[in-house]
Amino acid sequence: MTATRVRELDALVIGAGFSGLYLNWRLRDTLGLDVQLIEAGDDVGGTWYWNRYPGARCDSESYMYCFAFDRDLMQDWEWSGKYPEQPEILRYLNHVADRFDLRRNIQFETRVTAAHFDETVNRWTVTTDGGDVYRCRYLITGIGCLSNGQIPEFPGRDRFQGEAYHTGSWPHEGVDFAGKRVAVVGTGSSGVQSIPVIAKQAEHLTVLQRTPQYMIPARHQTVDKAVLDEIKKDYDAIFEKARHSLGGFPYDIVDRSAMAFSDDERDAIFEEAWRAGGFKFVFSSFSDLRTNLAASEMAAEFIRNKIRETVNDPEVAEMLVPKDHPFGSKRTLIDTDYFETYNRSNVRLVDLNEAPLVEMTETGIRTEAELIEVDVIVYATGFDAMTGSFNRIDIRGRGGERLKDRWAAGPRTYLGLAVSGFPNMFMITGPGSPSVLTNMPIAIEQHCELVAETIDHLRKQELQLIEAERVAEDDWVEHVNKLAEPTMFMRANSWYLGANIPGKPRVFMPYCGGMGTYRAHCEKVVANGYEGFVLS
Ligand code: N01
Repeated sequence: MTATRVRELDALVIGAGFSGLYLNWRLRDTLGLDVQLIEAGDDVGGTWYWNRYPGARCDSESYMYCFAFDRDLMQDWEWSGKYPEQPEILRYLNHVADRFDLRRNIQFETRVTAAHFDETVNRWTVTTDGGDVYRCRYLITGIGCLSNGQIPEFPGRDRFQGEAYHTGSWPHEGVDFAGKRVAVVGTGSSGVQSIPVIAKQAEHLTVLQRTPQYMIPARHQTVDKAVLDEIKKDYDAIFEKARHSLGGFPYDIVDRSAMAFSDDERDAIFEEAWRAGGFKFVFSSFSDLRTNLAASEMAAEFIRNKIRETVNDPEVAEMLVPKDHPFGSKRTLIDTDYFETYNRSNVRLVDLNEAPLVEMTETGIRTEAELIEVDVIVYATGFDAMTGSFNRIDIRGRGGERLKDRWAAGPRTYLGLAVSGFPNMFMITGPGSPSVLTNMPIAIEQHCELVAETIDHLRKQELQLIEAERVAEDDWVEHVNKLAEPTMFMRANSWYLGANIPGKPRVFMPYCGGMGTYRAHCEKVVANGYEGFVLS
């Protein structure tokens, strides 16, 4: 037997999506660390490598869905669509990897299986499914918030003889729907983006819906080069505004309650935001849609009427109208022709509340009312969000304590960045940080910069360890929960709360105080000598 070779490193980064790529550049090229990235896919891209389903596109506008660390990169890259499509984002990330020579220290097609902190040497020992062993000072996760795709345990799932796909691990060669009967299970972002595209390709499409959703039209269009050029002239200021905003967007934030206007005035404001499309409806119409149930209900009613106006068949329209949760309690969906799709003759909507899904058979899906025979099932059933990707790695801190055990009752972090008892481990956009409630690249860059700055500080001070204090962590968890308590977020079954995974503790996982507030808090922590951390 040959002994396993252990490679010594300064830092090991898990994942080569937005987070991993930027960290690689920061740590390797600006701090000069010996860094290794480990990536499960066979190329860079992270979420945009895996989610290749038809219609996959980002809900953030393209000019803001990118890195801001390099001015030339920002000026050179030309986005073609208002909302970037998955192939374009993947091209962009490949371009970044090539431009900054980021691939040479990425090991692809490899999963990290375990990471154990060794207190005797103050280093992490990391092992992979390929049998490699690394020892590093810093362990940094860039594993994404929505990377662990979930297909519910439907009885008989494996009996189905047709094709079956999850949106989050779509075949690279694509799927040919022509002439086929297709079922899509799930109407979250992934379902809502793919349904209109699949409907145009398939012979027949059945959508199985459990919860109707509120949606805002994207108003997708090709980017006007002149408009993009104007934006680029002001790029620094635009990004600076986004960094200090609520959701990581440079939109003008309004400070007005939906309650302070007459019905006509309010509808006019909603209408204007509706016409603009996308997240502006949430961030630039009224400021209390997520905090005041009555205001949220006004937005809900506005959208319900839009659905009724769009869908020709009143019975189908009523099935699509959300009534059981407030607007703003689940992720707001941005759609392109979603409701219009139900006016097509080859599309049928099945309400799983009327006739629950019973099982999968060899030929299709059985509900309590019927057997729906199909050739293809698309599972748009979501992810074990925020903690799922951590739980599939055997992460152990001081005394061999497992992160999974520590988080058994819900994730506990300090700033969504660190965990007490797990020294020198940083999580990019971990639970307890703004992450999924923001335009992700803004949140990712802030975390990567904070991690790099921290490591630089430790090195300059000749310190070996940084570790969150338990009391700071407890206070942070309490703060995160307190912020969420009065919001609409607590009033629905969503993946934010882990409600989509049977048995998962019901805890609101992201920080909902806003990107700017969070950033200011982190700056204060650093200015106060890394308050809440022990440095040694
Ligand atoms: O997953 P989801 P997703 N029986 O969890 C249904 C990001 N994202 O992949 O609502 C029947 O939202 C479930 O029903 P219900 C974005 O942050 C971004 O669509 O639980 N149905 C729901 O309809 C997003 O929020 C982008 O009742 C079942 C659906 O499956 C997040 O990823 C694009 C079921 C799951 O919806 C996740 O989105 C795509 C069951 N047993 C994703 N279990 C963009 O930026 C679940 N469902 C564009």
